[in-house]
Amino acid sequence: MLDHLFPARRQHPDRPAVTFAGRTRTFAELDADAARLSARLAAAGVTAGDRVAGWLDSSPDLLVAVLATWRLGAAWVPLNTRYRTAEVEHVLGDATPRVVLVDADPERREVLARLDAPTTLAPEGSGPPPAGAAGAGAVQDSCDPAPDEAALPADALALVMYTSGTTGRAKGVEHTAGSLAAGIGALADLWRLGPADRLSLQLPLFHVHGLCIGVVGSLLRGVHLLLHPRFAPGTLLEDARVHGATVFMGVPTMYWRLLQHLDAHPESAEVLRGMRLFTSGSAPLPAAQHVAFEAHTGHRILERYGMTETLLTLSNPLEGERRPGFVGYPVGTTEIRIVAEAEAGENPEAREGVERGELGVRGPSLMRGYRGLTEATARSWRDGYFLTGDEVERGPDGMVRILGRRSTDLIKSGGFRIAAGEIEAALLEHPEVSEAAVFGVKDEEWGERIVAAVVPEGALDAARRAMLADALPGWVGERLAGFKRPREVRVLDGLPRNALGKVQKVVLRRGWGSAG
Ligand code: MCA
Ligand code: AMP
Repeated sequence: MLDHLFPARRQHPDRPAVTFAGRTRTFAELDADAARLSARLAAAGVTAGDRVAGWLDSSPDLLVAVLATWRLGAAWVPLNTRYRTAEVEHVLGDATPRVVLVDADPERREVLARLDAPTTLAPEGSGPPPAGAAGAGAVQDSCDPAPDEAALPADALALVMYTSGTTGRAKGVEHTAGSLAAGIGALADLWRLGPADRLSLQLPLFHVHGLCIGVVGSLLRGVHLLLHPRFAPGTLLEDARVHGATVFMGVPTMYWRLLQHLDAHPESAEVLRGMRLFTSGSAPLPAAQHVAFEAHTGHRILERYGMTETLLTLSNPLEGERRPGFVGYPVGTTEIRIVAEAEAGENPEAREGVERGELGVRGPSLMRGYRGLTEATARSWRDGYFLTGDEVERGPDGMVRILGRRSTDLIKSGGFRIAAGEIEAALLEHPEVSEAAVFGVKDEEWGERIVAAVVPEGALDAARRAMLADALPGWVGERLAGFKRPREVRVLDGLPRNALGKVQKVVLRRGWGSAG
């Protein structure tokens, strides 16, 4: 598997692979650390075809853990570091990893212990696990030669990444070594990522954006990662000034915060002028941010589009026009199809040569399917194309624009994909809530902000209603990751429903701004 996903260890062994907290490791050193950890994983029983989960903050240890997993021909299952017990329980129950790797975080260790998770090893590739690591005693730290990596075919499972859908629990998206190498490789080539690049990587490493484009892209093409546990505008400025960063990848919320900083300190933008490339994705980048960023730095952000299930399928060109508000053209050999609504009159804005409808995608970067969900997987494809759920428009020049998601039941906030249904279920667990509707409203910083309309159980006076509205965000926060908390809750007498009884979130959303 490493031959598909980590060619840099042979092509550029002595070049810097990752700098973190002042220490730099070469590709050969990463490889050696991974070999050591893989020996420990093998001793814990991990073999080809298994899954290894990781609940780890961003650090080189996480890279080592992923590489050690792949070395054994097993698949990596990342856990969102913001998850709470119920979310972790679902992923572990579904992915059934042989081992969960966790860092020193005491809360995470406690959750895993409570869930009776399988053997838990600290990830430090080069050292023994710290005392107290649950289950670590069962595993011998080994100085033996690392097991030789399994020579696995490109269709071996490499990644199971959990993502929210319009219905049901989070689904495990399965990617093979081949889909990762082909999909990310094509994007890396389009952007000409290579050993001369230094990527300031401040994205979380449990999503495609950070883990696949950022980490896998770098392992494929020998890019030097300047890795950070979290995002801050000052970190990027320092990476540019001190470490010669050439590339930055961000979600629009990060660019929004960066622009706030540059507005307050316009002189600090100077160091960014020397960089080569700024990319944005995971959510729409408002055209005004493109303009403001260009005014500060002289760079036009390169926007691209992707999805956990498809990896990165559309991108503006590296050379040629990067058009604000558009996501460009198919990447590599990706093919797209725009599936128009069957009903006539659906497209009032139709213009000559403009196609509009749901984006369908096919190509080598597509997932192999949703884990254990044969029917849901089959339903996602039509005529050989994976249906993304995104409404798009393509003009006569072939440039694609994302118009938005078709369903109001999936929310994108700060780049995270959030299922309204999961939050509604948490609200309905509250004894004073009888109905709940959760959706996103426009927000400058977050793209979409989560809000909730609830109907109380029985009659409540005004004071009790206000108390309920105040209490519910915290109620959700106790059950789900903090970013899923509604930022505003309104208590209503009833929810608007259509003739079939389905809540009309579009109606609620329309009234949200005006009714205070
Ligand atoms: C944090 N908070 C959020 C979010 N993040 N609320 C809504 N949406 C969010 N995304 C809340 C916290 O719960 C907390 O609220 C408050 O904001 C401050 O938290 P803090 O931890 O300080 O925030 P932060 O660390 O500054 O996080 C903001 C962030 C982060 C850096 C923008 O959300 C982030 O890293 N987003 C990137 C997501 C990403 O990589 N997506 C890629 C998936 P409270 O205190 O009330 O709890 S999409 C993808 O992979 C596809 C393929 C693609 O196209 O790229
Ligand atoms: P996720 O699976 O979390 O990676 O989220 C994928 C979704 O993010 C897509 O289906 C789109 O709705 C959205 N998305 C990603 N990139 C863009 C973009 N550049 N513009 C608009 N939406 C985007």
